[in-house]
Amino acid sequence: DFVINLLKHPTFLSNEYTTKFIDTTPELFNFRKRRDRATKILTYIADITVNGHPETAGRPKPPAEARQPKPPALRAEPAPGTRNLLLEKGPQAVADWMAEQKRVLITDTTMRDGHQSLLATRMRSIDMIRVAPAYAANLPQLFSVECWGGATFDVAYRFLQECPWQRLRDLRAAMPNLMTQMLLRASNAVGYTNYPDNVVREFIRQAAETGVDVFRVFDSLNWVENMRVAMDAVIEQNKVCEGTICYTGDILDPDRAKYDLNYYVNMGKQLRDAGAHILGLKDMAGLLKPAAARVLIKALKEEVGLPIHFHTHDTSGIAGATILAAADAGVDAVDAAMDAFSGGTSQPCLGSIVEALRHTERDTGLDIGAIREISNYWEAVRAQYAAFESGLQAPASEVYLHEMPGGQFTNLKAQARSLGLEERWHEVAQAYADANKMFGDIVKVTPSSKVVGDMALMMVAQGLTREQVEDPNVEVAFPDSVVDMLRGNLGQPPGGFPEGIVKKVLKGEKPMTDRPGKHLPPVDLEETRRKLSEELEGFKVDDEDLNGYLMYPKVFLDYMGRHRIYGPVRTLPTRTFFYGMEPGEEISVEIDPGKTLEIRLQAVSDTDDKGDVKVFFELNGQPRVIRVPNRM
Ligand code: BTN
Ligand code: 3PY
Ligand code: ZN
Repeated sequence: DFVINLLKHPTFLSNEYTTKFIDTTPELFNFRKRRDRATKILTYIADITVNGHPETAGRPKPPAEARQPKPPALRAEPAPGTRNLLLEKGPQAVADWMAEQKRVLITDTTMRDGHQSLLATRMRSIDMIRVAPAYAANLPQLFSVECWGGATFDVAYRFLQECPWQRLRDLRAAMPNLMTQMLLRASNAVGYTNYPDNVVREFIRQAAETGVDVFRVFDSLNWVENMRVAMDAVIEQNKVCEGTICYTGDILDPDRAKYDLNYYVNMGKQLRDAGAHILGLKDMAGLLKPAAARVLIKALKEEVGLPIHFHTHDTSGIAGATILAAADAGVDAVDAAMDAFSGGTSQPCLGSIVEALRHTERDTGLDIGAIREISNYWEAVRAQYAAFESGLQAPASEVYLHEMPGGQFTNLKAQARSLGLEERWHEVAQAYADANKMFGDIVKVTPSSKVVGDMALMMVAQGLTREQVEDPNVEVAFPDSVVDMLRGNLGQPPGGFPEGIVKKVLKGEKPMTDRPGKHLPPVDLEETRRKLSEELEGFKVDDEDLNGYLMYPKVFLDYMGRHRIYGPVRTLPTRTFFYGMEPGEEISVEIDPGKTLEIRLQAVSDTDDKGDVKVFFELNGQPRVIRVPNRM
């Protein structure tokens, strides 16, 4: 293959074959490229088999008899869906069509918020891509499939050793008739602090190009001023801009007057005027109660006039009732997770919402048989991720005290565990509520939720009360994220941050109250690409890689370093990825479309006197031995 590629290469054909050619096209001179990739994957399997995966060490294991997830059969060719409408008529036509529907439209969140909220965002692409064709063929009436953004971007590179862009590309291709949807943290993009405007714009351009159709854009302090750059960029890409309100407090509670009905209606109008095609209502903690939903949805419908897309979490156990109340009040679309990935800190149960609305005016039109088949697949997938289950056993009305987002809950619990505070979880919950009040009662959603969480953990760990933290005479070393937020780097909450705490945290330094992006100089994209390529020894940095690096420079470089050693491990079955193989076990790994490796693990040797273990494989019938250090 190498020789043929070389002979056909245009530079070779034009007789410019010099040593320079070797330097500028190293990929062609990688003689054993294919074999190398197989060797890399075998090295990964051998290492995990011998040493285990650090992320699953000491955690519950999937049951030995857990069945392999098997995607459902395709019932038909994919019928035209919302994506066809978007491609043919544009985003405004999608919004108009939405408003005309009698039925409640449904977004499936399983591939994004579902696993972010239940499994610490650890679901791997292969488990999504295998079922995506069944969504396209069997559920073409879905409004959209939320499958990208939020924490999934960072976790893909950081923990799953895979490229988030490739996930998006593959899902896009497998669901040509359905709109894909992402969660975008406005100026924070998919990160934890504001980026320069041109970085935000470039990220959105690339996300639209690689395959996002609906952008749910929110700001973690509900500051519309700080959402405009992102919203404008989505609109410029001719994609659906879902300008989003984050819901906190309780509009029916006179003691939470800061976030009353008027506040939300006003914000809805600002988002409409900023160009949103759809109004998102994001109840990230699941605080909107049924009676309040009736009032809020009705008012937003009447006074804003945009179609409304409602998102909530079932942490309290009452989200299903809120969805039905929202449906009564005229909501246009709602989010739900496939049954096996629903409930608790995730979205309410998709199949049950479909059943509850059947034979009513607002019947969703989705096929419950198709939903059950897809959910059965997800049930088998979830079993593979036992290591990442939170162990939350029951609904928790405590959410109305702490107001933690569903996507943060399990993560903060894990952080508490790592600090030895797991037994004191209810104190963490109380401290979270206290920290929120101390910051002036703010919206808590990534990244502001992380700031409140960091503060709460510190208060419990150090035994500090709110009074002590606020007392100018008590010395407190605040977490970096708190300093960053009070400096104004996440933007401004309604009414600003309380003066006292700002003064104490910043020790008199003056905070910025402008939009942070106004002061962040633009990044020179081509210069960054050039330097990155140099750092990666001539690796050709494409636009997706560049955007990954701009979001998370260190995470991206670490990912690239591991990619060099282990190759395309995203193609491994999930069980193999986290637990390696057993002697006698055989797997098929499709490393490229139509290029499959048949891998059999024959035996594992004892550890030799150098501390190494030999792992004996058969690769496509040929014996291969890989030696790895035993680090256990
Ligand atoms: C939130 O803070 O509101 C959402 C939390 C999402 C956390 C994900 S989980 C793994 C990754 N690592 C982090 O530190 N955060 C993200
Ligand atoms: C995220 O930004 O990741 C969220 O899920 C916020 O709810
Ligand atoms: Zn959510």
